[in-house]
Amino acid sequence: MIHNRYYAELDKYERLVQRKNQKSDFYNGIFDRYEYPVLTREHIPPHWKYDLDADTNPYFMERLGVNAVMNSGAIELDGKIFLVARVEGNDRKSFFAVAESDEATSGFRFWDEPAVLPDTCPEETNVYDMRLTKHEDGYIYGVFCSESKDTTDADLSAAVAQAGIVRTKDLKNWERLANLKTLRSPQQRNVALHPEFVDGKYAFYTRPMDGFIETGSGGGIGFGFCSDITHAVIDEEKIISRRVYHTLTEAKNGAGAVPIKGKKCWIHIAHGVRNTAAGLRYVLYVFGTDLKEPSRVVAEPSGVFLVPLGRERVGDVSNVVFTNGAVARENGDVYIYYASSDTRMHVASTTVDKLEDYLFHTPKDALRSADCVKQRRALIGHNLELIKKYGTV
Ligand code: M1P
Repeated sequence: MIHNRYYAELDKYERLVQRKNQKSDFYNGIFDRYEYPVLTREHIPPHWKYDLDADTNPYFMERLGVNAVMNSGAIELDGKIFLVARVEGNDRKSFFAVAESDEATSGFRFWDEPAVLPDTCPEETNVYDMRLTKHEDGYIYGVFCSESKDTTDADLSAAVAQAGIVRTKDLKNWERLANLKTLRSPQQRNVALHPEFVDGKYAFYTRPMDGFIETGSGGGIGFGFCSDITHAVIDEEKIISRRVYHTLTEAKNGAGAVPIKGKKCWIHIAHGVRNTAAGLRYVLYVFGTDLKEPSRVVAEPSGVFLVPLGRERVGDVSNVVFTNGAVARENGDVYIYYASSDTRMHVASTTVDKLEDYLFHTPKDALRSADCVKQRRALIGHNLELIKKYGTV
């Protein structure tokens, strides 16, 4: 018999999943934020956590709890939005699960069961952060971090990060391909597959790293080609967006969402990391690359795009926002799915036109205080003229 308490938990869950979201009063003219997260650990269906059987679970305890729902790949298929979320169990291991909604900002509901990827890497301990690419070859690719213990290092925490690759046509049946090999970089995280062939080849954005945590000599976001996606090997990675001293990318610079094809450029919503006395701070920033030559940066607005605010600032890894999925709709609307503090998922909305205006009309980083204040005084000076001429009301 099913334990009575199940129905109360189910009712709470249903009310949460059916709750409508609304724009918050945040304003910057660039994107809108929303009142509620779109996925949290409370969005996990009760039957994933509890043994419902009153005989074997008389206290109706969670048997397999979920700690967090974060870093989700995103895709639109037949007008619906699908998020492939990173679900982290109470045991610290992550797995992927598909949540679906008819709307972009609320109503996300996990499918009945988590996704099952072919278990082809016995040494793999953890998988996370899948980026979904609707490729012009007809497949949907998922590129994710495949983490294994580094058995060559005596340090218990030593690990190796590689890019795992799967492909599917329906998000249900997944084919696992060989992990990406980058011949000149020992470790990789935050790898994304470009949606189109470039010079007849598959093209990847990479993030070379010397170690599991530190990027070391890895200079930023790389770009490389491979001919055979089933055994993807990248010989050379060209760094297209560098880490830069005293900017938001000083410590790490990695791809975020798979780039969006705009009217003027490929729009990249990436993440930058800097070190602080309180630990690493992760923020989102945006850059644009040439439509025909996606490794050539054509727009680099200065500074942060989206930062953790308010309750987003606190979680398992505080002061973090991270994206690995965005959806651009046919009508030009863009939804950016981002996690806060490695704990929950949010959405921000904007449009391709707004992003391109932001990309091409935000000043570039002047890199020095003296020059940055000149930029700001030019803006203020122009505005004071306008205010003098037209008044404040
Ligand atoms: O904890 C913040 C993020 O740290 C890693 O990102 P990066 O490789 O850029 O440091 C990832 O583990 C990511 O999942 C996590 O959100």
